Order: sequence, then C-alpha cells, then structure tokens
Amino acid sequence: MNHDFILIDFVLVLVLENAFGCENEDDDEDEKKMTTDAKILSALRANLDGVSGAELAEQLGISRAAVWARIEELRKVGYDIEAGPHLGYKLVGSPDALHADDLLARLNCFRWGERPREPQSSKPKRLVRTLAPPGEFIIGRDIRVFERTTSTNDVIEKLARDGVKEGVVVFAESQTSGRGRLGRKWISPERKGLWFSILLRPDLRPQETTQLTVASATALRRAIQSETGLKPEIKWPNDILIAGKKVAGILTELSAELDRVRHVILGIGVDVNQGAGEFPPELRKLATSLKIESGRAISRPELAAAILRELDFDYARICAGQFTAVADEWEAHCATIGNDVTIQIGGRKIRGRAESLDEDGALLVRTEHGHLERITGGDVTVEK
Ligand code: BT5
Repeated sequence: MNHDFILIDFVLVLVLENAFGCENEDDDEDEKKMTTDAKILSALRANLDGVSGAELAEQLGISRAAVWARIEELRKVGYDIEAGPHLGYKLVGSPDALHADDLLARLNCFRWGERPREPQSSKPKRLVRTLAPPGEFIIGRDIRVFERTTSTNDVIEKLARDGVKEGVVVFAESQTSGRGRLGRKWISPERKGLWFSILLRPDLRPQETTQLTVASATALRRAIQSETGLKPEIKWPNDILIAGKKVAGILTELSAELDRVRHVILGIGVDVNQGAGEFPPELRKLATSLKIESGRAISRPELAAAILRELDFDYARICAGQFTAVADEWEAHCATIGNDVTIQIGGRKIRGRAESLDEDGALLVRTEHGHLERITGGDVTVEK
C-alpha cells in the first residue's frame, strides 16, 4: 500500500466506499441558488447605465412593484441604486460586506474572457446580456456566506458529507478556528480579508491533488494582480507573497480512497484590508495585506469574484488535463524555482536547489549531494 501522498501537505481522510451517502443534489440546484436579488444585481451590473423597472420585471417574471420592493431591500443593506423615470434603476455603489446574492450576481453577469461593460450612453435601456445559463461554470455556482464560523473548511466538509455538488463556496466574515497546515493557526479578523473554502470532486488520483494547490496559487496570483496592480509571487507549495511577505495561504484537504479522490477542500485566506498595526506582533515581519502594499482599501466582493472566476478557469484547465500549462505559468511567477532552498519536513531538513515541478505538482529539488528529491510537502525557506 502506497501512502506517500499522506505526507504533510494534506489531511487525508481515508473513507470506505459509500460510507457517506454522497448523492448529488437535484440538477436544478444551480437555478434555485440564483435568487431574485441575485438576478436583479446581475442585471444591474450587466447594464451599468441603467435598466428600466419594466424590463427587469419582464426578465424576472415578477411585477414592477415586486422589483421596487427588492430594490428597497437591497438599498437597506448598502447598495446604492439610483432610480428615475428615464434612468430606470442604476447601480452606483456597493457595500464591502460579502453577500451571497451579490457574489453570484458578479459571477453570472460576465464570465471568463468577458470584462464588465463600462457605462457608455444613458440611451438604450435594454438588457444587453441575459443571465448566464446555470451550470456554465463550476466554482461559485452555489455561494454561502456566514458571519462567523469555526473554519470554513469544516463547513465544507459537512456539506461534502451531505452530498452537495462540487463548486460550492463558503465564505466567513470571520473564523474562530481558522487553520493552516499541520494544525497551525490562521488569523482571520472580521471583515478584513477573504476567508473561504471550496468543495471540489475532481477525477484525480490522490497523489495528483497537489495540482489543485498549484492551480489555486496561479489563480490567486492573477486575480490579485488584476484587481490591485500588485505583482505577487508564489512560494511552493501554498503561499502568495508580496515583497517577500505572506499575503495569502492555501490549505488543501483531501478525502480519498486508496486510488481515487472523493473530494478536495480548498481553503483560501487572503489578507485584504488590515493596517500594518492590525497583525499580531509575531506576524508583522512575515505577513502583509493588499491594502498595506497598494496603499488603498480593496473591495473584498470584487476581489472575491475575480478569484472565483480565475479559480474556475484553472480548475477547468486541470480537469481538461492541461496541468502543464498551469505549471508553466506557476513557474514563471514562482519565488522558489531556480533558488537554493531549505525544506523542513517534520524532523528532516533537505538543502538543495529547487529545479521544477513534476506532473503531479510535487517540487523537484537537486540536493546538495546531487540527488533529485521529489518533495510533496513541508516548509520551504528560500535562501537569499
Ligand atoms: C496556510 O497554512 O498558509 C494555509 C492558510 C489557509 C487559510 C484558509 S482561511 C479559509 C480556510 N479555512 C481555514 O480554516 N483555513 C483556510 P501554513 O502554510 O501552515 O501557514 C500558517 C502560518 O501562517 C501560521 O503559522 C502563521 O505563521 C502564518 N499566518 C497565520 N495567519 C496569517 C495571516 N492572516 N496572514 C499571513 N500569515 C498568517
């Protein structure tokens, strides 16, 4: 029995076949998750110069009075929606809080490769895009937001056992027991970052799941760069760094049989709007936030949607067997490859030069004794 893949990086839960009743939910589950509020926000985002109440009502199959009532509710939770006889309804501002409807709307109003339309003219008040059909993407087709959880990975684990479809994302505004690898603590202050987990059910062998950590890192890097203009670097296996400090971490947890993955939970933490003094003293030299690095507050919902879109894109690449393309991109932005590293694996220390990734996403290190070691977990220090 080969248990190599248990090493360090993953929490592996070996489960007996059919131990849990993991039936997928109904096929219309995606449809159910798109509430009226999500549809209204999606239409408003797709039509930034305004959309008439009559058209919204027709598109959603509800009365104009019902549209108006929902708009009032959205205003109460912080959406700034202008209204006027010629303007129709126009979204001019959104709160920084995470709302599942809003995140769904952001994902449904445009997809990968399409960028949001800039406001152009106030004239045509027609819906320029109808809502994306459900099922067009996987990651984020079902989004749940909690004010507070223990760890979002725990919530996803429960959903996985209940048979919920892959792609569900759980966000928490704060976590009381956020964790890193090997039971380390992950600090998750309220409304300062993005603390979320995703359920995946990929058709991969357990030892290939490092591919998903690698894909998450490339997706996170792209999203952070496009939303902030910063240039993050990736540190194998699970860190995103800016100016040498950690700004995001990935925790990949796996439930598998001997040769088949049952489900993977990707837990992602991104430090977004903490000020320099808001990190605990022991982290101040090691950690940073996007706000500290960019000098401005970053919209968490906007960043969250960008990350989910990029993750979906990379997950599609992994599922299509295109890990090499993901790995090439990863290597191009990696602070580890080509450098001398020290890797601590439990009580063992390996020194050498990080050469590349292999086809499973493991790190290949040429040791000081000239051997090529395949590293699947551990803590890497890059020697300067
Ligand atoms: C990680 O572990 O970097 C994985 C972090 C994953 C967090 C997410 S949040 C949503 C989901 N739910 C969870 O419970 N977890 C995931 P690791 O490589 O072991 O790094 C942990 C170390 O990072 C700690 O020991 C600290 O030194 C440092 N650290 C803790 N909180 C941090 C923060 N907010 N920002 C930067 N570094 C932090």
